[in-house]
Amino acid sequence: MDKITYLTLFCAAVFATQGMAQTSTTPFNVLKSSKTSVKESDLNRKSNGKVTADGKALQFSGPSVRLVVHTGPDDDMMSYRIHGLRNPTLYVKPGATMEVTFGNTDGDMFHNIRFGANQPPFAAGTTDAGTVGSDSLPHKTEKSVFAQKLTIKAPTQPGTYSYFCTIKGHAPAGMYGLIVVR
Ligand SMILES: [Cu+2]
Repeated sequence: MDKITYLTLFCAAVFATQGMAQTSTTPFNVLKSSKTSVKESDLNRKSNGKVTADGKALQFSGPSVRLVVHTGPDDDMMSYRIHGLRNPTLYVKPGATMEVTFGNTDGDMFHNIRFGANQPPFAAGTTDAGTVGSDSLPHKTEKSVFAQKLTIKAPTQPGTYSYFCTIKGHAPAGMYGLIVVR
């Protein structure tokens, strides 16, 4: 084998291993992602889940989950709103396809939404490791609300997962909710 062939094969092997490592360490997987900007009113659209009797969770009974998420109102910025609920628990089916629209309606802070196997309590230094989700989006301006649309495949393994913000200190301050795959 000449040097170039060897190097090509070596690089291909390294890339292949990295690809495998990524899919095996993130329970959620991103199928599609694009950035956009939306009107604030677009983020009040409903999700296709049913609110549970206690008003704290959304139940998705089918294979398609539509989630519209934005950051909390001014007096409760370290939280998410989905379907008008604060940090609701999401009950989803194993392997469900989740169409997520996330918009940052905060007036002065960056936020993101990440999906992973992490469990509360969250440490101040919770990172993106093992998660997928949006980038950190800038705060809104007078003209637009920065948003990201993601298509995410839920874990096939039943269990408790979460969604949260990985900007330093945000998840410990309350910016998270649970996702129960069952
Ligand atoms: Cu945040």
